[in-house]
Amino acid sequence: MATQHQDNSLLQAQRTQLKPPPLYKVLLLNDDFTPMDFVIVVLQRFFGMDREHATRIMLKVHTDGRGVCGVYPRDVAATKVEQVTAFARSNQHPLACVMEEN
Ligand code: NFA
Repeated sequence: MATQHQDNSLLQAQRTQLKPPPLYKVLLLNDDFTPMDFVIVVLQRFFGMDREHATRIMLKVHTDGRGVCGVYPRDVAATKVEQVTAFARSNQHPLACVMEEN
């Protein structure tokens, strides 16, 4: 039960359920054209993975059709999607990177 105050109001933080901000998964989607080595570079450069981890995630995307690269607050996730997409297009690859609410 929230505390009653002198003026009979409730503190905002007690009236309102303060929820943590939603997190978003950033995913890569498989395609038939992007080279495996390019996907590994993307995972290293934009998601801070070492080469072994990047190789495992790339193979998961290749096999399953999609895979999670990381989980971030909304703006960070959106920036990753933009940066990966720009990097892929600037190298003439169709690699798709998307975000989904967790
Ligand atoms: N399927 C791609 C290939 O065989 C590799 C790939 C993996 C592409 C992960 C996109 C994402 N060259």
